[in-house]
Amino acid sequence: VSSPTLLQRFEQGDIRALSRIISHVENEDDGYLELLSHLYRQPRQAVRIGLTGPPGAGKSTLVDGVSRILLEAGEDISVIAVDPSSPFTGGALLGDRVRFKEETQGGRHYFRSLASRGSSGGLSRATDNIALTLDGFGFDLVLIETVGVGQVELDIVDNCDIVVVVLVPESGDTVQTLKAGLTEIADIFVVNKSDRPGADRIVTDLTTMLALRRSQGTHPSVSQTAGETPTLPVIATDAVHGTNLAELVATFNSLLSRKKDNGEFDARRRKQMKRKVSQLLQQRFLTETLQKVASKGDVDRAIESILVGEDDPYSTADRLFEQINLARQSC
Ligand SMILES: Nc1nc2c(ncn2[C@@H]2O[C@H](COP(=O)(O)OP(=O)(O)OP(=O)(O)O)[C@@H](O)[C@H]2O)c(=O)[nH]1
Ligand SMILES: [Mg+2]
Repeated sequence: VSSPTLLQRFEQGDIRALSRIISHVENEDDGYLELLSHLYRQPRQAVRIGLTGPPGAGKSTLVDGVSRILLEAGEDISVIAVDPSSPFTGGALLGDRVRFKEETQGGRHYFRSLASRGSSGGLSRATDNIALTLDGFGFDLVLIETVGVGQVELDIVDNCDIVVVVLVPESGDTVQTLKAGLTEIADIFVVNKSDRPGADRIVTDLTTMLALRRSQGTHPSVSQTAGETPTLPVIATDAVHGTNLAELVATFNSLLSRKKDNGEFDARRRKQMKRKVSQLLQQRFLTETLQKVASKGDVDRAIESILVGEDDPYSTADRLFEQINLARQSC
């Protein structure tokens, strides 16, 4: 995987090498970890913006429109379209999953789609690692589109610097949005399809709700900032006709510079990295230590004892933990 020629070609800006490396990283082929350690040691500059929202809200159309504006400004834009609900990669052929365009005047554009494989953790990890690869290749921006249907996409957007929640007039009940946990993760709300009836209503509802939450100090990104309390931007767009897309891009930029100035940008990345390292530690601990030390039938026996009322899960966990500790100390 980490043959010097492939990596060299990648570093020289060869798009085909990029695609191959992304595939290795996505499939976690032999040697992908060496690739990742190499990439982590390179200078990084790409900003990650995640877009999530209900199916058909216009996320892809928005991503296209926003990309076009930034490409014209000369930026190199990459897009990862993640579909946690689809078991197959959109189109069986790799060709359908990758698009690349070099603007004659302007930046480069790279698109990659990614569909569910195995665990939800796997999809989120693959997205993170692919974003790292695109960053290492030199893209200025990684736009990550994912359908807002559950925990998986929350994990995915957790790896972003800015999260855009896309709603449509049909989303109607904003309380549902609250329940879905989307307001907790949003940095920007977009009400797309604002050409349709009901758009004004949802903009007003959202703004009211956000103001209320702000006054109660319940929004995480608000309670973190002492002093001035910024409101979350709510932007009404029509992605098909490009209405307000320039405003959306301007909002990205102002939010980014504010977050970089007040330290939120670094704080978020630090938190994400801390979570990543703890997750890796947890995985190692569970898969290796637990299997090696406590799987000699002890766990199964303990579970049987709990089921017949002779033990309980808390004492079992305590005991197994002690057992593992002892075994580690004697190593
Ligand atoms: N009227 C109107 N239609 C829009 C707008 N934005 C997108 N659409 C249409 O809505 C449909 C879905 O758009 P997509 O961009 O594919 O939506 P999506 O959120 O990416 O969809 P999934 O990825 O399948 O969840 C398409 O037919 C778009 O042309 C808009 O602002 N107004
Ligand atoms: Mg889409």
